[in-house]
Amino acid sequence: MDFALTEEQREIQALAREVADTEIGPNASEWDREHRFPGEVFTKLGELGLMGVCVPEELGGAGADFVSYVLVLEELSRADAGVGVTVAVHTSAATLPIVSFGTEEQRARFVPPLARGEAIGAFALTEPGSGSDAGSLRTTAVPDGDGWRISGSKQWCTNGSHASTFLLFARTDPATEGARGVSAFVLDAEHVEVTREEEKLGLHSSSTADLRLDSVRVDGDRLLHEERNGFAVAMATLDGGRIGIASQAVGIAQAALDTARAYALEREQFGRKIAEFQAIRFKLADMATEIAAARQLTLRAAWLKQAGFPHGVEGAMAKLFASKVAVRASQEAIQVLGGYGYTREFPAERYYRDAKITEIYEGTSEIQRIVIARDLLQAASRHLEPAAS
Ligand code: COS
Repeated sequence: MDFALTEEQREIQALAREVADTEIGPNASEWDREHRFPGEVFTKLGELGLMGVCVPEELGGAGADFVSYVLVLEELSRADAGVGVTVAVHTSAATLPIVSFGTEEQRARFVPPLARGEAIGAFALTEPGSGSDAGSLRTTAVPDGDGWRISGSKQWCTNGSHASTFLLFARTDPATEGARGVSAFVLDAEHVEVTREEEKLGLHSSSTADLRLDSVRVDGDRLLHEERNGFAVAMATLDGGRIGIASQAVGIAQAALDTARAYALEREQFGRKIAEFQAIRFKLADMATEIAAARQLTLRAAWLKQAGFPHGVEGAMAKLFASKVAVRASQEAIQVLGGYGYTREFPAERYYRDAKITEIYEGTSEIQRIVIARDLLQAASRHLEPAAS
């Protein structure tokens, strides 16, 4: 067992930390207040190789591993969780599925601009009537000559208003209910109409949009993977994506701890720094312990994915736990800061608003428990023994 990061992983982490501390963190409160999507940041991240960290070099990426990628997501999310989710969805939910399931032609055509940050990717699965029950989606793709006509609505699409490439799921077999009749498509911005930009509790520097497709004609080469096997593409994509969201949650929690720690070392009451009070010390100790545990679960899931082992359950565990830690740590940070924590003068309230979504998107905490429990209760559950042993 080796808990040490490789030299390459440390270098990429340091690069992400530097850009997070200099170009993202100092602006995060303003972007949050102004609900501004900082497009220039993604161009810069692209130039640094951080929009395609774990994409092979021959496809325009940095060619690093999945562990490096989640380390980057933690650093970006520590500075601004909206930037974190933009990069997470762009990479895990749009670029990597094309790398994994695309034909040579699709990979060569769509991946390099995404990996270089010249294009932003989005993932369009959820619909107004289909959230946790993803297999019930109603967007349809009807054969039309050698292509398809796609009609339907998508909801809560991260990056929706800024993306050039969409991984979109539609039912190609109307006779088959549920997951089996679904196929995956790679679409361009011109194929989708953005009908609404969502107003959210947090993540104000990220875009969340509703989309409509009204009998949009696409060529046959837009089908990703096999017809009627799109649900497996979606689930495999989310297996990896959830590790990224776990990392985002760890970044938010770390930011909350950093803020609480700095305040506790400054603020004086009853003639002493509040960091000298046991009530505050215990809070900081619990936050640090939970964050360390969440980070280890996340890195282990990332390592399993990189090594080619099953990682769906481990990713679900990481997301379930890390998202809870992020919510708890950001609540505790507000408590440590007291009245100041409830104001916009300090970032603790932003962490609290940003943290909550990590318990919801890319599968709610209840869905993560379903994934974990289903596996646990199978006769041959791997989880009776440590995975990958
Ligand atoms: N990887 C690959 N294939 C998978 C898979 C995975 N992790 N999980 C399921 N599949 C396959 C199954 O093998 C099955 O294929 P067959 O019919 O060929 O056997 C098919 O997908 C359907 O699987 P299942 O019966 O488990 O589907 P359910 O409808 O019961 O859904 C859950 C399972 C609830 C886990 C799924 O709908 C889910 O993850 N929902 C949450 C969606 C989500 O996270 N949305 C957020 C979007 S991002 S904001």
